[in-house]
Amino acid sequence: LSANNESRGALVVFEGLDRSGKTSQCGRLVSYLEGLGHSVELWRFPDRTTSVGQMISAYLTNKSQLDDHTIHLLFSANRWEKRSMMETKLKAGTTLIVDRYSYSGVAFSTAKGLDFEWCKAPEIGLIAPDLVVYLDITPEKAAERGGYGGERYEQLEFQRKVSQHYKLLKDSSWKIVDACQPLDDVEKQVKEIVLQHIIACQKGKILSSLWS
Ligand code: FDM
Repeated sequence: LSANNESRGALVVFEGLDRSGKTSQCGRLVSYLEGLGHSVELWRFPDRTTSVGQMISAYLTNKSQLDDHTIHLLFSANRWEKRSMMETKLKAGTTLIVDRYSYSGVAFSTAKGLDFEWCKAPEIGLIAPDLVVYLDITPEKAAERGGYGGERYEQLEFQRKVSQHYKLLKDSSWKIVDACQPLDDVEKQVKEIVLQHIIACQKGKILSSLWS
């Protein structure tokens, strides 16, 4: 597949519980796509490098306390501050592989008890992913994988709630991949699904907005 200036890149988002394998799969996928000669970048949310991202990072590492609504809006603002760059890159033909996006935003905040529609509202108008790869694993299996780290949210009971709330967000852009399989099998499935979507975007699939 050769890069074509006329065609746009694909917005591919990875979602799933902590320790579902998102970060390793994103890394493997990006290397694979680069090897095929695609223009591709790896992004992640929260993007802790911006000033908003630093506030989020302090919250996640328990160095600061914030009201649940406030941190929700900061996560959203962190996506908004990258929105125009995201659009520019996609239109210039670069595929973006993104580790977490608005679905994490809504699933984690609703798991704390915030209203579903209220949580979705600030995401309206962000770029809709062409594909959401959901790495499906039970919270118990995820916890067995070397356990959770020390950040806020990395607790079994909370991950159970997140898992239930993720399921409410599933739409036609989602592909569920069984993340309990060996890593190589997950990788193989992910590559196939993603390549199909990259081709669809090159052929002119329209870029749309959340949540439609
Ligand atoms: N998280 C992530 C949210 O609560 N809302 C969001 O919008 C995003 C993008 O932040 F526990 C949570 C999910 C996770 C934590 O994510 C940090 P990483 O992938 O471990 O950096």
